[in-house]
Order: sequence, then structure tokens, then C-alpha cells
Amino acid sequence: MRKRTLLVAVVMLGTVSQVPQAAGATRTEIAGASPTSPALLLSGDSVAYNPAGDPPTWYATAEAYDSGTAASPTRSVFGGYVNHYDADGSSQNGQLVSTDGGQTFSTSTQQGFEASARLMDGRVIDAQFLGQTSDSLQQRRLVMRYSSNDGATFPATVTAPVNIAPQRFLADSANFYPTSMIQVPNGPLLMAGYANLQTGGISALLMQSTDAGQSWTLRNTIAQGTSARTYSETTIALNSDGDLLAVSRSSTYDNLWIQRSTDLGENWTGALRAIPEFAADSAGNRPFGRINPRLALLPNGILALVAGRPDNHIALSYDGKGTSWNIKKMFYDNHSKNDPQNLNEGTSGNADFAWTEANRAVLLADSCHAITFQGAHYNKCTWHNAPMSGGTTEFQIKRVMADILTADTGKIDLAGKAQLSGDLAAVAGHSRTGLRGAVDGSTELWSSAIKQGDSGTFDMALDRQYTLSKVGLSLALGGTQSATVQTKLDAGDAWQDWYTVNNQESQALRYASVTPRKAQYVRVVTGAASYCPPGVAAPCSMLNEVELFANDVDSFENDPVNGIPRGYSLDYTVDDQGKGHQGVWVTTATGGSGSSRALFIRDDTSQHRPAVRRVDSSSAVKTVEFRFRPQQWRTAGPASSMLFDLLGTPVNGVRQQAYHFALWSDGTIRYYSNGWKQVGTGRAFDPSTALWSTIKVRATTTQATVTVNGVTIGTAPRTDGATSNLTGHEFSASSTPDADETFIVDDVYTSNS
Ligand SMILES: [Ca+2]
Ligand SMILES: [Ca+2]
Ligand SMILES: [Ca+2]
Repeated sequence: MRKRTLLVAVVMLGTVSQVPQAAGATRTEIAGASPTSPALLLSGDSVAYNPAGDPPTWYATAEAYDSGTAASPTRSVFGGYVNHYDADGSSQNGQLVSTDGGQTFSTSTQQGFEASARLMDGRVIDAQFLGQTSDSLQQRRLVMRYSSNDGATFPATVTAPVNIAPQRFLADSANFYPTSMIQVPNGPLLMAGYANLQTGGISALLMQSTDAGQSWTLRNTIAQGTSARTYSETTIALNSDGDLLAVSRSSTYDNLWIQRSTDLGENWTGALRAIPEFAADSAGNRPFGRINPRLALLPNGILALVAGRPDNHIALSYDGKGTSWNIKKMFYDNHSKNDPQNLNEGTSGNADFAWTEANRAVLLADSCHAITFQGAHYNKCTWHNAPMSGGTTEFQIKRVMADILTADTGKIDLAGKAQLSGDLAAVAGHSRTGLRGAVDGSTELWSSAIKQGDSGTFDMALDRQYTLSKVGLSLALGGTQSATVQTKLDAGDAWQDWYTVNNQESQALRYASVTPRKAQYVRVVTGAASYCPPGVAAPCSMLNEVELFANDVDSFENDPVNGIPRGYSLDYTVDDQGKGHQGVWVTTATGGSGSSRALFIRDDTSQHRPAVRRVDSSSAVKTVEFRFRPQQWRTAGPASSMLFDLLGTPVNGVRQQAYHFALWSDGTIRYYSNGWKQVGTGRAFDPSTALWSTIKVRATTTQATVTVNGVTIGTAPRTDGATSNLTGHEFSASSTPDADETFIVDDVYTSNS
């Protein structure tokens, strides 16, 4: 009965979020996520791989490694899947590779891999499950593969002894299952895995290597099995404080189990414990997956955990510590609609993920588990003919993009907007090192700017003046390092200290909100690191990654791709045919804006006018400046234009258009005051769809002055005839009944002066 009740609830929820039928066009306003809090936003799922002939394809893996050069950085995602039926032998994993940040995947002739790490020498190591042999009840030999091209191929192998003494395998036939590996900078190579032991049965083990994986000994037992509960698949990661976390699957499916260590696993802090946020609710529903946990610390310092069964979930610890989990969401479901909590239907829940940018990750999951039951093969999506919630009964690998965002918008795309100089440089043999390694969005060790033989300086000349309000620094990895951030407004000014951090330990970016200061030039004075990576002459200094945030320019760089920019709200129309229209979103197709995100406004329907707005503080003076590129003007019907408003003080709760402007397809700027009238005379901007223009409006309560590309065009009176304060701005397409126009907006500057 409980399950039946749940089903009804699910169906009702679906109905509410769907569109009303034949009820006439309705418009609602949808707010983006808060700009001042961290956020997790998920895309819909799409197919990463759908093999012809529907062979078994399940157990998604995802690893990613930086590649390319500092000047032209890339990061390949190596997806993988198992292509035999579970519990019926084994096979080499198939591989899927993405070179576009997880958007799309193609098959490769290489094999998928799961437990891998970037070594201190820059190679990538992968621990193989297949091919292992037994030396004794305490030692297995596992094949370690080595890649010198960032995980693309692994031509070199070593057969490495893996010795679990004082533990003992249950039998010579007991395997060691490697599930997770990390290289601790200035520390051991660590590998988590599990095995069936003489004591306690299946248990999770932490192995260590000090010779780059050529031999392994037991560092500590992570979770010793008991007659009540055993522990298998285990993930390890360093958290934002450098503590080692280990999360394990248990045989009882009751929760995921976590261990924490402040000495890289030699000792555990307290007992093995269940994760409170993931406990089943009072109705017995499992709010988070129970198998195959995966951990990773993103460059922006947020710790993510993925696990599954039933379905596939992601949780985030915003402070990167993993002591509390702030948010958890299901990212892909394909369960029996008749029995949503049934673990034996649909997706296997073996999911994985890899970060693709400092604030983004790709998540992979399988659609259907391929299993062996009483000697026969089954697809868990079809074996009971249950309707599946995810709408497919084929074996597929699905992908979802996750925007994993720190607090605050206003992130500056330093890779696109800063000219770099200074004496931090490249290290021979590591192609991602160099000045640009500090702004590549990656916190991999060898994706850094490095000074050998001294402390250093790293200078950024920004594209404009910003009111800087926040800085993120990742300094030396594997040690401590101090740094001072200095700024100046004009090139000829003297540097002034803005922010200093002493002896910072870095695992990822650490952010500080600093007293806002207007600047165009920023210098990071990097101190001597307490540890220099192999091949780097001591004393050394490192800028692994730097981020800057402004509180007066929003370039949409810390916003969800294809989502609503944070701090804005937009109009959403459901048309007479029941179809929803949004028409405004954050895009990575920035049309040459010089940064990685911009605001996209596309009108492709006669039943909606895309509009997006932001409400700011009330002020008698407001300046709004933005960069604008028409991507497509409407060529037939009424003239095409992008509309731009300054909002007045609401009257009886109704938003007021204090100033109503149009950027016309003929290159004029017009204002509305009892009809459209031109600002100034002649063409204000070049309307070519290949060009960007910078539009600036400075308004008082009674008059606005319009400037284009630094040239004042003219003034406009208020549209509403009122004299109230100004409260925000809005961008929109020109018309509800007309369509066929597309605009890109970026770098929105606002000020109350
Ligand atoms: Ca970097
Ligand atoms: Ca941008
Ligand atoms: Ca329209």
C-alpha cells in the first residue's frame, strides 16, 4: 500500500510540472538560483552511448585528465562501461571519450578504466582488475598500466605485488578489486579497493605505494567486514583541508559508510559511520544511492559524491570538507514505475563523474542493469515487463551535466580577459605549466604557473576596470605557501596590497571575500613553497590557480549553462498547444565575447517574448553597461530590435519601465515616449551580426544618457513620466507575435552612480 501511495504522489507531481491542456497561453516568471549561495543545477539526461544491437552496456566509469598545452588547454573525459552480464565472467571495459567537456562521447579502441590517478611525474596510472594473479594468501599481483599522454593510451605495464599483510585473503581465488586511486602531492600513491578476507569477509582496504605503483602494501583497513555487514566498493579523496575521506558501500544497503583521516589513512578519526544525510526516511525510501560511491573535489573547492541504486544521485559538500552534505539530487532515474524503491529493476546505479571545468562536471550512469539470474541473462529494464520511469529499456550510457557553483556571480574569465606577465613560468616536460596554467580552470598539479629558484610574481592586466570583491587562490600543492594580492587602477599607479594569506595549504581554490576595490591591474606575489614537485628547483613558488570576482560586472561565468543566470528572473510562456517557451539562457556559444559564458536571447516563437531582468538596490542614479551582439535580426515583418529597460520603483507591486530602449536593426537606438523616438541622430552602432558593441546608459530619475563604444549618442526622457528611483534592468526580444531574432549579451556592469 505504501508503494501504491508513493506512485500516486509521483504521478501528481509530474502532472503539476506539466503544462495545462488547451488553457490558453500563460506566462509565469521564473527566478534563477540565488547569486549569494552555492548551487547545484543539473541538465536533463542525454544519451552518451547507445550501442547497435543492444548488447549489455552498464556500470559507467568516468575519469578525466588535463592535456594539450598551457596556451591551448584541453581536458579529455574517459568514460567507460562493462559489456558482459553481471555475475557471468568478466571482460575488458569499453571506452567512451569526450573531447568537448562531456557534451558528447565517441567510442574508442582503448579500454575503459576506473581506478586511475595522475602521478607526481606527470604520467597517469591505471590499476587493472583483470589479469591479476595470486602469490600467496597475502599477496596478489595486479597489472598497473602507465600513460605518458594524459590517459589516451597506456602502452607500459608493470605487474605489481599488492600485499595486504597483516590481512589475509579468504582463498587463493579471492580477487583484489581496485576501485579508486589518488596521488597525494608530496605523499604516497593511495589505492582503495576491496577483497574477501579470512577475517570478516568482504572488506575495504587502503593500499599505499611509494614507488609510483610498482608495489603496494596495506596502509590501513578502511572498513573490516563483520557477520552483520561487509564493505566493498570504496572511493577516496582529499577534502578541502587535506583530510583523507573514504566512502564505502555496505552489504546491507542501509547507507554509505565514511571514514576520515588527518594523516592520510594511517589512523581513522573515530569509528566507521553511516552518513546521516543519506539515511532512509521514515517511510523506508532511500534518499541517496547505496552502491559504488565516487568522490571528487572540484577545483572550486566543492566536494561532490555520486552513488546509485535505486537510481543515480549526486550530493555536494559546499565547504569541501565532507562533514556535512548540503544538497543531494537524483540526476538520472530509470526505475520500475510500479515499484520505485525496488533495487532489482532498471538502472544498476553504478554511476560516475568527472569535473570538466572549475565549476562543472559530467555525470554518467547506465540505463539498465545486465544481470545473470539462475543461469540466465536478463535486462533489468525488461525482465518483469515493468514500465520504466526513464522511458528506455535499452542498454545505454546516459550523461547529465552538473553546474556546481560556489557563492557569488561576478567571476571574471581570466583566461579570456587577462593579459598575463610575470616571472612564474613553465617547467620543461610539463606542457600545461606556464603563466596560463594559473587561469586554466584546473587544479591539477602540473596545470600551474611555477617559479624555480625563487619566489615569484604573477601579473594580470584586465580588459577593464572592475570593483574586485573576492579572490580565489590555489597555491603550492603538497605544501604550504604564502601570497599577497596587490592591485592598481592605472598602469602607472603603485601596487597596493589587497589580500594576504599566510602558509595556505591548497587542495583546490580557497576563496576570500575582500573589501571591494576598483582595479584593472592585479599582481599575485607568490612566496616560497614548503615543497617543490619533482624536477622543480627549490626554492620554488607556485600559482596553481587564481580566480577573481567583481561585484559590479556580471559576465555569467559562475552561472548554470543553459540555465537562468543567478540573480535574474525570466518570463516563461506556455502556449496554446501546451508547449513551454523560455528563450533566454546562459550559453557557452558566446559568439566571440572573449569569455566562456554569455546571456543568450532567442525569439523563435509567435507566442512568447523572451525577457530577463534583474532587480538591484533602489537608487536615484543608475548606470548599466553591457556588451551586445546581434546574432540574428528578423528580416521580414516588423523591424527587429533588442529591448532594454531600466526599471523604476514598482507601483502597487507592478514593475515600471522607467526607461524603455530599443537597439534597432538599422543601428539606431530608440526610446519610447508616446511612440518610438531616436536617441541622438544617425546610426548609434554597427548592426553587423559579426560585431560586438558596448552600450551604456546612465540615468537619473528624469533623464538618461546613452553612450555607445565610449561615444555619447544622446539623451532620453523617462518612458513612464514618473520620477521614482531606479531598481533594475531588463533585456528582451522585441515582440510576442513576431520571432526570428537572436541576441547575445555579456559583461553587464551596474552601478548606483
Ligand atoms: Ca591551474
Ligand atoms: Ca561572459
Ligand atoms: Ca516572439
